Amino acid sequence: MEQSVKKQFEDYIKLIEQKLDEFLPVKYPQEIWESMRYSVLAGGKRLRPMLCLETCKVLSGSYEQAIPTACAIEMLHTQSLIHDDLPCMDNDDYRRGKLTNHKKFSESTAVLAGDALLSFAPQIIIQKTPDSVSKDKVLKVLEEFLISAGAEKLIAGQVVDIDSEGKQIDKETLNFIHENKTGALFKLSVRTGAILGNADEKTINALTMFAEKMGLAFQIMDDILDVTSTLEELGKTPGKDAKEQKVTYISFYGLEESKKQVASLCKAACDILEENNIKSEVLTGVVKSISERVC
Ligand code: GRG
Repeated sequence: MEQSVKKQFEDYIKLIEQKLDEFLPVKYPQEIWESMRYSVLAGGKRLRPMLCLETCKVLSGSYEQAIPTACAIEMLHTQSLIHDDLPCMDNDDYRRGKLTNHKKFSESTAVLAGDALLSFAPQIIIQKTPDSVSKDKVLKVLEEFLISAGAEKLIAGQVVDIDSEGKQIDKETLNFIHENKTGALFKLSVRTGAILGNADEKTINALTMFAEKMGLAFQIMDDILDVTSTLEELGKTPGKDAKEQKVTYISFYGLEESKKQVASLCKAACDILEENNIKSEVLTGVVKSISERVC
């Protein structure tokens, strides 16, 4: 990655971490807030909030209006990870290079920390979005957020994923799982960034397609890394897909073809930006970071 893009990534990550820290106080009862903060502030690539901020900036010249939404999306993403790691779901001991929430605290605290993040995140959008953003827009952003978090998107993907364990599912079902589990939050990030950046319908649609390609590339790479990477590199347990008899892109296409698909989806994502005259080193940098991803 070019030095100038790397610097922009670092600046965004610093801002996102600072704002997440500021938006998530420790209140009474302390343990639940500590546990929410533990997972939210545990690092992570911060791709989704970065996409939201950069999309807003590219379209309107400023990202300030999108900071609360970007942080809320990262809280929602973290909630999905806390719950996904629970013994009743994917049952993992490590996440972001640290013990998972239920291992560090307790199972009941982890369930409640996820629930609490899910309801705290939209509060942040409502309370912290600057008054310069119209209430209509805040409402639109909230609608996008709540649809993505619920039974039409994230939870739909998770339910079909759990139901598919140990079964020979077809490609359509595999795509359904990942469009909803993974793709939905990438789409949410660019769509809300675009709404806050005053984009027209054509640009929102183009960015949605961009996120669709990027999200699929991200998931295929995730499947590849599950096979090729280590706990130290990944920050979570590798080899889980095979252990849980999950159908993945690798089991359908093999490793080499899957890598080709990542490259082709990343190119398609960048082409969409170019065709729509959306010029952003950061957006293309995120796509590049997915194709070169090691964690
Ligand atoms: C809403 C009750 C409820 C549960 C949600 C949807 C869901 C359960 C879990 C899905 C979580 C999951 C593991 C999705 C797959 C997407 C994925 C590979 C996420 C990891 O994203 P990274 O690599 O993580 O960007 P970091 O740690 O870098 O932020």
